[in-house]
Amino acid sequence: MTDPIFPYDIATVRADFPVLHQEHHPGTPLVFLDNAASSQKPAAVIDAMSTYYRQSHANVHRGIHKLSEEATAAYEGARKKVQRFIHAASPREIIFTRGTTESINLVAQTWGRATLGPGDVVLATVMEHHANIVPWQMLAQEKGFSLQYVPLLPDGTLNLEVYRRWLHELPVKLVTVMHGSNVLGTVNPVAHMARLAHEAGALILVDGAQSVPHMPVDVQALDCDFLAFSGHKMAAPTGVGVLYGKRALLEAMPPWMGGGDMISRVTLAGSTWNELPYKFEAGTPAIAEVIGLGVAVDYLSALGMENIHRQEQLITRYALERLSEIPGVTVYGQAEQRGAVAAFTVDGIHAHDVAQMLDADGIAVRAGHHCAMPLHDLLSLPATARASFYLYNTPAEVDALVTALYRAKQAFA
Ligand code: C6P
Repeated sequence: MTDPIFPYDIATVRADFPVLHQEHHPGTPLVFLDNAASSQKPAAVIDAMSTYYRQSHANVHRGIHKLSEEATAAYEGARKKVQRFIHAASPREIIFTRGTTESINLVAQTWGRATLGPGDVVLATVMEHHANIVPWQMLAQEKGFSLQYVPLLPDGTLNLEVYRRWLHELPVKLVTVMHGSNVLGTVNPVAHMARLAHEAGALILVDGAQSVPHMPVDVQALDCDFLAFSGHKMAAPTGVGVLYGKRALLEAMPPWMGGGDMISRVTLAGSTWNELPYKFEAGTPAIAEVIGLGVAVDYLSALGMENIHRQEQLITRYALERLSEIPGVTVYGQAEQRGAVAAFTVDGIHAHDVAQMLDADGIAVRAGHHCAMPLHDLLSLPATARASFYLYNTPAEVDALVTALYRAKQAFA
């Protein structure tokens, strides 16, 4: 890459991520390009979780003793960090879940179950991850509403004409759409889509799994009703994610899981619900993971989400350029606004073989349908290989990918 103007020093950032400094195989450094599946963690996050377990572990919201108070303060402190990170109006709008999948299921099982019925339409898109299709299919089967999918244009962007028309013609109650595609890279214009949805009297849920880790996301500017995302894709631990919801909606929604912490009063005859956000956080939560998420948010904020986004745009553009030079390699998705993923095929080599060959050269990519089977069906592809980038990837790693792909082609020639 010629004269890159990176917004921060990548070597300094890489030093923060212990896992990056190992040999994948003896003599072969690790090139980690599977970040859309899950990102690596900085030492600050790992250390914060370790320190919590060594010094402050106790259950939250329950004890009067010092350790429980410390744990509760750290847990609720993380909620405020997440609130500021996505510019929510109140920490009560931040519900901790296990991840994007659980956040979407929560909306389906509470708002959806209480609201949707025969004659209603939920609008998704054909590029959605299974996490934003299957929960709605399951509920549609039970409740009898219709699930429709906005089609794509050839460049891998949504057909917004059809979207606009369907919003006018169909009784749409909810639009549920990914912000960033984990396959095509397309960044959908969700603020625009939210405005159109609201004009048509529908709500909008944004799947932020592939956007919140990579770019500034402001829920008030987007005016989305719900936003779902996962900690593990944004330098935080697995097992924790977030559902943001507008307060009035969350207040009106019934709870989903019942148990400790989500109640106000329980008698043998019945129960009443706790206030937000606890109404949706039944049982002992993932305390250490939530604390880790708070530290990850600090880490990303210190680098600056604008800077991270710019850095990733530079790396992705470089990767797309270099991949397009390789004969027989096809990259999917040509949206102008795109995130840090490049899903591709190599003529004559199955995607799994591509991934295996790359692994032998120390390069970790994902191969398969990436939990987007309907999109792969549409593209008539059984599988793609996918390189996905994060804030610590370098041009040299893109070069290593390209060199390894040439080697794989030679091996299969
Ligand atoms: N995509 C990928 O390799 P969970 O598993 O709940 O943290 O996230 C689910 C999810 C939802 N929406 C989008 C857009 C996603 O990309 C993902 C996770 C990973 O592409 C694992 S399948």
